[in-house]
This record gives sequence, structure tokens and C-alpha cells, in this order.
Amino acid sequence: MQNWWKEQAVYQIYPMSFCDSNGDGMGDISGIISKLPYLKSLGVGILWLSPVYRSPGEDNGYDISDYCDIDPKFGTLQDMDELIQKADALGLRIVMDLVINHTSTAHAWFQKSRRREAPYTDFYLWRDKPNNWTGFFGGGCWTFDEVRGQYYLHLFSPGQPDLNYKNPAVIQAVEQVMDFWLARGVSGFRCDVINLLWKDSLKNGFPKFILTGSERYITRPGCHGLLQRFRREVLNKYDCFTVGETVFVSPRQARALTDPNRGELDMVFSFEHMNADCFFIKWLPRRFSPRRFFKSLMKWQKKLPWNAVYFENHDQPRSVSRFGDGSPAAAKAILTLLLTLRGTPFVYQGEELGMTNFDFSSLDQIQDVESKNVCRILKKLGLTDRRLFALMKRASRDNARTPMQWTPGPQAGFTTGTPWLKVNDNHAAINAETEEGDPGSVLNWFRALLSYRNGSDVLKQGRIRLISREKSWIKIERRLGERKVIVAVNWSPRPVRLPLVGHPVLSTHGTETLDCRLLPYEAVLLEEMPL
Ligand code: TEU
Repeated sequence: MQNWWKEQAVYQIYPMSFCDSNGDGMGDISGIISKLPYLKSLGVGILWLSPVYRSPGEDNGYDISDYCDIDPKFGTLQDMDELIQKADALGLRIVMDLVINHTSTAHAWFQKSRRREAPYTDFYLWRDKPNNWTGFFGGGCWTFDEVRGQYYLHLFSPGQPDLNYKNPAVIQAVEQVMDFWLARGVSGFRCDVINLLWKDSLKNGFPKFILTGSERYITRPGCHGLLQRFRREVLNKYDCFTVGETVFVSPRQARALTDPNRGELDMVFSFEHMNADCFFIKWLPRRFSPRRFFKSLMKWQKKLPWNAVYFENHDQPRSVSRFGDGSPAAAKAILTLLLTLRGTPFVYQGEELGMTNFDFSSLDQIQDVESKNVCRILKKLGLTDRRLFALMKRASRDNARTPMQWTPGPQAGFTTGTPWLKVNDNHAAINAETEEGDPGSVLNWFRALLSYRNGSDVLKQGRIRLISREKSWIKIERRLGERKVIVAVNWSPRPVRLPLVGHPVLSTHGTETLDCRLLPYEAVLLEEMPL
């Protein structure tokens, strides 16, 4: 038996869009509690909640004004305790999002820091003059604060000032936050942009097309040191795990970050496979190539003994729209690979239903701060509204943030009020209730597959080997001792011929016999037993 976080699948909840219990149009913790039986029925074991802390909401909760309280729009600390308890009673663990690279400008630490109140004076990165760095959301990353009379660094929005990790008091304050939640019963953290914490210096960077200055703060030695300290001082006291969101990380860096002997993180989210449909950043699109996708995935599978596997989250467009043709068949094929690669699978709310990109009809319907910034910048550069619209359709983070589709009814059963972001019109067909009753649905495929994985040591623990990857299909082998599971996925809307040997155990198309032909987007699992 390996660590529990290697045995179970993780389900990411984006609380604003999951389930609204009080009709204010915004998801909340009571809503999540009401859906625990559904989550249990999926077969997942761990629930990761995107931020529910107090926040002005400039970046939908990734701008925190109080780490030790729940935002009133989501409920109360008591609701959170109830969620932890009720989840635990069902054998589900809760993991929080830990956003500690920056706080909100509304955080008391920042309010005191701008007034130079000890011990908060140096909690942030203040300078008389900005350097030449550029930020993640486009444009500069320094804002002048009238109260203090200095500029502060923010790698993200102006409302998200970066903390100063060269100040030991910051480290201690952050450790207290981790302790607060672990003692309350959470089982770990998804650590937001965790490889950016340590800034070597604030000197100018080499001018670059994007992220000038990043060589001074991405995965620096000081960051490794900090992570080791968090592990030693806090995390080791608890039975918990951490997964780091590590931007622009190389396999070598990821290996170091997750090496159990170094004691930093347990897993990381790498980004390389997210470039299978763009050049380096999503605002530079290119045609999706399954071959490129498979190549990157297999490279990471080979280079790391264990890691997080994901195709979707709240920052990425929907996988079925992006890596497939939007059809339920494509959604099943994509889920098949997600759940059969080696590693801990992370599934994002709605992915189990085959939810697609946002069907917005005008740019005004977009709420995301990153999208709005990028629109402003590209408009200034002369991009036409038509091209902007096409780009946002493809890459806006709101694609994955539309409300969860529970029923075919009004507002997809997400709220009785007006949802904060428009519900996708395709909820009439793509929704949990309808899919529940359809044996051929994406939802029921997800359940069958995860249930098979949960019972298969070969899939949970076995080694992985690529048998072959072609332009539009992939065949992998998982092996534990003498037992093998072969997974073949046709990643295209055309049938393909390929050699198949073994005893078919699961197929998206219900095929019972082997004819070495996979239908469009068909995926099969075959078992091979020792003779
Ligand atoms: O994301 C970090 C990050 O890399 C993103 O900003 C990414 O560049 C962008 O979303 C691609 O579209 C994390 C969170 O997941 C994100 O939601 C936050 O906005 C961000 O950190 C700041 O906390």
C-alpha cells in the first residue's frame, strides 16, 4: 500500500460555481455539503477547494484578506468545520488552496505595512522606483501606494501584493496559517504559484517577450529552502500532502521539488502539456496536436517517479473543447487517459460530465480579471473586436468557470437566483441529472473507469510504458509484477486500426470482442494475465 494520496483521485471544486444554497447566485459551502453524496458516488477520495477565505474577489478569491476566516459569500467557519466533518464521515478528505505568494491589498498585513507599522513594515516588497519586471496578467507589476509613498511589487493584479519571504516574520505568519487549517482537519494544500515565493533580488531582468525578471524568482534555491522549512516546521506534524502549482517548471526542477529525500512538496502541476495547442502561452494559439500532447505527457511520466496528472482546472479552457471535438465521446476518451496514466489524477468539476467551453456571445459576459486585462492590452495594440472575441472564446479562464450543470432545468439547478456568470445553454443535455440516468453518459463512464482504477493495483501502482503513439492514437501499458493493463485511446473523430491483444475489460463503446479497430474517440482497457 502506498501513500493515501497516491491511491485516490482528487476532485477540484471551484466554490463560486459549484452549488448555490441560498439563491444569491454564488456557490457556497452549504451547497458543497449538499453535494457530498454525489461526490462520494463518483469514487474520488479527496476534494480540493479553490479559495474560500475572506477576499475582495478581485481574482475570485486568489486575493486573500484574511487567511483564518471564510468569506461571507461562502458561509462561515462553522460551515467549513461542518464540511470537513461530514466529508470525513463519508471517507472524503478536504484540501485547501494555499495562496501565499501574495495577499490582497485589503489584508490587515498590507494595511499596516503601507502605514509602516511594526512588525509589518517589511512584509511586502516596497521600492522607491519600479524595476523593469512585467507581470503574469499583462503589463507592469509595480503600483504606487499614496499612503506609503512607495511602489509595491505584484506579480499578478494590483490588488495582489507579493509577500517578502526574506522577512522571517512573514515565514512565521504563513506557517501559523498552515497550522490553523491542518489543526482544523484539512488534509493538505494545493500551493498556488509556490515556485515564485523567493525573489533573489529586485534588480532589473533581461528584457523578454513575456515575464521580464522571471529568472530572478522562478524556482530559485531560496524557494527550495523555504519549502523544506515549511515541511519541517509544520507539515511533518500532520498526515497531509501538498501539491504545488509550479509555473514554467522543468522536469529536473520538478524532480527536485518532489524528491521525498529533500522534503519539499509531494507533487507538482507542470504546464508543458498545456502548450499542445499554443506557443508557450495560451494567447499565442496553434492547432492542437495529439502527438505533441502525448509526447509531453510521456516525457513527464518518464522523468518523474510520481506526479499529479491533470487536463483541466479553473485557469484552463475545458479539455473536451480544447483537446477534443466537444463531443461526449471525446470527453470519455480524454478521461480515460487522465485516469490511467501513472500518478494522482486531478479532475475538475464538470469534467466528469463532459462540460464544454463557455458559450458567451459578447465580451461583456466575461468576468475574469486576467481576460479583462489582456483584452485591454490587445485592444490598445490594435486587435479587432472580432479577433479578441475569438481569442477569448478559446483561452479565457471563464471557459471553465461557468456554473456546474446539475439539471436540465433553469440555471442548470446551480442557483434559484441569477448566477454570477452565465450558465452554458448546453446544460439541457450536459448535466448530472440527465447523465445519471443514461448508462452511456460521460458521467457513468467516469464512474465505471474510476471504480475500476480504485480496485486495480496495476493502475494505481504499476509502472508505465508507452507501447506506441501515432498521430491520433496512443497505446500504453501499465504493469505490476506479471499483471498488465493495456490502454488504447483513439484521439480522433475517425476510426483507426491498431493491434490489440488481451482481454477487454472496459470500452467507451461497449465493445465486447476485439477487432483491432477503434471507433471514433473509442477507448479500451485490456487485461493481460500471466499464462
Ligand atoms: O495561477 C497562476 C498562473 O500561472 C496563472 O496566472 C496562469 O498564468 C494563468 O491563469 C493562465 O491563464 C494561480 C491561480 O491558479 C490563478 O487562478 C490565480 O489567478 C493566480 O495563481 C494568482 O493567484
